[in-house]
Amino acid sequence: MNPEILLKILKKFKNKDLSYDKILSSMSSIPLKICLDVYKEFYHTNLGDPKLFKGTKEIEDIAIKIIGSWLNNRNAYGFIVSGGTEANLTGLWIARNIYKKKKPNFIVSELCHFSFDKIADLLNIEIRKVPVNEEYEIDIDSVRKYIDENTIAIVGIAGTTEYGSVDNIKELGLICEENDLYLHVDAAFGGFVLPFLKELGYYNKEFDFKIKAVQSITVDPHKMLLVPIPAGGIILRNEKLLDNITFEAHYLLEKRSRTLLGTRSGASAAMTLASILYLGRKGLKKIVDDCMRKTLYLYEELNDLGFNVIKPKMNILVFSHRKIEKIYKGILKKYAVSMTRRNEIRVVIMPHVTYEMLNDFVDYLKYLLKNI
Ligand code: 0PR
Repeated sequence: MNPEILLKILKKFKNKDLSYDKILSSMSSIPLKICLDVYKEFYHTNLGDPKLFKGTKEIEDIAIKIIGSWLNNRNAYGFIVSGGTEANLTGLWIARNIYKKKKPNFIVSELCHFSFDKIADLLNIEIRKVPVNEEYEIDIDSVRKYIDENTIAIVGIAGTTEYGSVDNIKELGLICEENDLYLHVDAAFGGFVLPFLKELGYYNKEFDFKIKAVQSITVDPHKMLLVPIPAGGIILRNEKLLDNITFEAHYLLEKRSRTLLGTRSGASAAMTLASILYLGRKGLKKIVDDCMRKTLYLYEELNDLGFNVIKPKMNILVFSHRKIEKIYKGILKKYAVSMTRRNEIRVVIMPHVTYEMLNDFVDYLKYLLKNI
């Protein structure tokens, strides 16, 4: 088919998609333009066979080293994977194979991302969901009660999908040390946000490898690092952990495989390093600051309108109202927002969200409040 015609056809479908100026529900955003150039250079590379693409493999190693150092671990090892789901799966896969229990279970907050339900199903591990406290953090006393002789791991969440709350990972670390458990941290959302919120003074809790018990951390470059999808990251305390998920790959030049995916994108690794180098810590900090300022701005505006708004810890705002169902339906006619499991409206303020969008959103809410 003629390339022009086929592009026309594809664009016709694409026109049905929402554009980001209508999206207030996504943890992804418009990726950095530099990534397009990088993709062109690397679109053929396959890190499933790293001996063929040695240079690209070095790029992945450098990206992981830098991310590891941002998470306070100079010995970090890991991979750029397909997303938070694969990264979380990898962490628990390692844990399951270390402990070799007949009927293993792991403990996580009830606010965990649904990827953990899939992981429990795939790995055949029981998932034990623990209630949260009034700050939406895992209830530490309950965690102790849920541990038994078959528990292999605790998962701490650094930035819950719905509320942006951060579990008390330090306490979870102590519990893991006392009970010889694996500690995995799901910082898919918080990984590229919390270190900067901390430097900016919005937040002061530890969540990374500074905590001795933490063995692995999920971070998602395809969220705040503005890398095109798919780009997740699994960052491990050390390379040795991978011995637990190493498989022979007879016919590859590299004779072993240590990731869930076989064939996997080298471009994702290259774009991740590109994003890190292009923005630098300074650039990323500015982006995070910007998102947080906008979040606090919207927080004030919504309070003024009489909504019941949860004080944001990160760039997620959750609010409720006695006519929430009607308001939600109304909003959806103009903007994509989502609902929490507790029937509150949830807005994520990512870099594509401008003050113009927020002001229009507020005006629209005023209109809805009057007309509902
Ligand atoms: N862990 C946490 C804390 C997450 O928030 C997410 C995804 C994952 C793990 C899983 O990551 P992947 O989706 O990369 O496998 N959180 C978002 C969510 O489910 C992803 C998202 C992004 C959803 C953009 C919608 C959207 O438009 O809400």
